[in-house]
Amino acid sequence: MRFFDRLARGVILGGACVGLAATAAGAATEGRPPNFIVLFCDNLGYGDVSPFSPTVHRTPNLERMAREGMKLTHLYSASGVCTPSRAALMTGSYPRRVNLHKNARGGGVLQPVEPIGLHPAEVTIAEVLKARGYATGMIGKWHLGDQGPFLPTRQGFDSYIGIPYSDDMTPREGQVWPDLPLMRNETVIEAPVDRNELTRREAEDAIRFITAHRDRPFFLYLPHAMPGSTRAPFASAAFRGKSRNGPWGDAVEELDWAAGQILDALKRLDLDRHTLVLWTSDNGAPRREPAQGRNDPLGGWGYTTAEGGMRVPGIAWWPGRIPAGTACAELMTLMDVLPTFAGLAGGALPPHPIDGRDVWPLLAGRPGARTPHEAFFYYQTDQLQAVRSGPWKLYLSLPARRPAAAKGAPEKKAPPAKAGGAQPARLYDVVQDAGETRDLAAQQPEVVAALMRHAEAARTELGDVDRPGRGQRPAGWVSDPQPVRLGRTVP
Ligand SMILES: [Ca+2]
Repeated sequence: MRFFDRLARGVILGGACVGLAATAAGAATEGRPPNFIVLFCDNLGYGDVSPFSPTVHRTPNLERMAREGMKLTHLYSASGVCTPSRAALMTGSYPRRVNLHKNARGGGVLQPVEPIGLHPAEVTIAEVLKARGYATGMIGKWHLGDQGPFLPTRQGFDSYIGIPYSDDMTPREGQVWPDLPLMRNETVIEAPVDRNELTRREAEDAIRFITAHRDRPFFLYLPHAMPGSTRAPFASAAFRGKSRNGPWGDAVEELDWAAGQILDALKRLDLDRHTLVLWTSDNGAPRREPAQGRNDPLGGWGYTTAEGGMRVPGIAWWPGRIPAGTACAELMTLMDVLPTFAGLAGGALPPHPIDGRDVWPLLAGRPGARTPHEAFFYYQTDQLQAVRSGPWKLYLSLPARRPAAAKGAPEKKAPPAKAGGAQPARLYDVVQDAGETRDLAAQQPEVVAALMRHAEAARTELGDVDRPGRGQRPAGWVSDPQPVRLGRTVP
């Protein structure tokens, strides 16, 4: 397609992955497939950490990680909110494909005691790697269903310790939500868990897991609970009140510490050259009144389809294999993690269609490597709102937009179309204009038309507000969901 060749060339000029190709393929792992660690923050914005944007937050460990690895500057979550973002990461599929783009009442994320969750038939990264002989551990916030059939231990993780959903989902009037549970595998071991200690304990549990499995390939998924969705995020005593940006800054600085502890442990155990670590976030910073985290230079906020909602900071680290001190501006998504890890591990892809692609050529810094994605789709719950191809992002013309999908908030219906008109289409070059300030729709009608064709293809496959997609698979369902309470082992 000639038109997209031109788009692709535009990306090359705009800055492809910079750096030397990794050398000595295979030598670093001595015939053993690599370990994988995913450090996944909650609601931490692109502008919250110094490798990506000037900030008052002190993040020296992430600076070091970026110096030793590759910054991913066009890495996308498949959603602006938690549950769909995590569903996409775990399955390599758009949230609509696995039907976790909304909760049972149409809201943005799963809540405690939800009847739905990630379908047991879905194949997670953990299942792909477990089948290759990996030890698989998860530490942290799951948020893909709190009922027995949906837990990490039923989705390929040998061990799990963490909270089953967001740390702001505490008992409240009119709900049967239990005290915030800390689970070990399928049993609640503490409730309410002390949220101040979550990040510290996650780091310590991670180091225990890494140490225990140092002699075999392992996959550790560590979705931190912080900074999360509360008005005042939590941090342990060593960090509380120490940053220049209140509780948000304290939480971010402790997350930086946690990353440093884990990288240090890998070096101490002589595992650094055997381990690919991805550090990233599930979506952009959402809070604006008052503002907490930041997404600049990206426009907009978390919980939306703006760049600031869905483009996330990412650092890929694997000494000797991922070129140090480099950056990649090619489009990647969190859905690519599953096929990329599967490829490196020699694992089999799921038997059903997925949307992620193997981006190892980009991470390895291979000259001329380009994004495998001809288009990327921005959904807000059930609604396709925007599409990107090459440097271009088109906000579709819609009668009305689904509003920001705040977690834990009462669900709102989409507002009716405003009298006098639809939301007009807008087109941005998000390579040159990450703030989404210069609408070029009028000047680029052929680009608009091409992106609309991509959008139509996505609607057919994944669906939209007015139609199911032919490629959708069901979410999991239980008929009688129960609160996850202290001392209780889920059925
Ligand atoms: Ca989130």
